[in-house]
Amino acid sequence: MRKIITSYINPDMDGIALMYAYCEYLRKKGEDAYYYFEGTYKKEVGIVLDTFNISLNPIDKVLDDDKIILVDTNYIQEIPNTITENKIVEVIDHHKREQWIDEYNVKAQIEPLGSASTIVAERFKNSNLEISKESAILLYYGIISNTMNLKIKLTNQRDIDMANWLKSLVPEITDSITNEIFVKKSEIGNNLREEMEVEFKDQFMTISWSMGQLEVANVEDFLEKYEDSIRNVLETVSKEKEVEYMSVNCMDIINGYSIIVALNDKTANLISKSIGVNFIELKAKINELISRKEIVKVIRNIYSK
Ligand SMILES: [Mn+2]
Repeated sequence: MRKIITSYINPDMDGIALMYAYCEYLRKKGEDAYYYFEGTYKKEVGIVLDTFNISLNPIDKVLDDDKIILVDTNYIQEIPNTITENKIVEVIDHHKREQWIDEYNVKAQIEPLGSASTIVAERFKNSNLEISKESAILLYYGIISNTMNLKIKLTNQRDIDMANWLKSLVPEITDSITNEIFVKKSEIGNNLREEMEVEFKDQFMTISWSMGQLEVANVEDFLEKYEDSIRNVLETVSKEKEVEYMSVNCMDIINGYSIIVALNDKTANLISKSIGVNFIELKAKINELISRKEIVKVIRNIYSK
């Protein structure tokens, strides 16, 4: 029986790292494992693959009797729509746990870590299986990407320990290479809308809310160039998906601050009341790296279903 590892459509660094590395882990345990994803991976993934000359080898089709392993998500609405709950046999994630997992009695390791890559890194470290250089690099950048270089508050000691362990295995991973990757990641091409991640309404809230995130090297300069384009995306997506409260959290990965760009006054007021920040012209600067996850957690508590 084939086991197929997959994640949400348009996977990010964490999702891709988990697919690749967990596939290797399962094969080394003797399983018939493959990985599959839909859409295009996030730009950062391409940068890391190019930098270290790693190529992916996903399968192009999931068959009817394949069993599915979900990584870096447990939200059915985010995954390819041919995949139904009854096919899923395992979940590895660090997002809020959904009910279906217990209804379907699925084996799951879901923990509030900075990155889900940490979980698979730990499985390698605690086993007697050797991890390939490629998997170590991808898991390392899965952790670095999700934790903003281990700087966000959600970073767990276990994320730090695994990042250090993976880095120690691969001499090619250096701080200057990581910096270069961050800078390259800030050059926005024609896929701004995808990079912003504002497509999905939050299903845990009574309000119609979506918050995206951009991770860039110098947010103030970046907004000078791209604020109009960002606002166009917010307008377009809010109309298309009928989202009332929409914003994007722009995190400065080099200088360590965030600027939240709100679609409208309504969104700015709501965020302002909930987390105590000041908006000027629909923008709020926060002098630390606050991640979307942290903000959304507060808003979800106030407007929970
Ligand atoms: Mn993740």
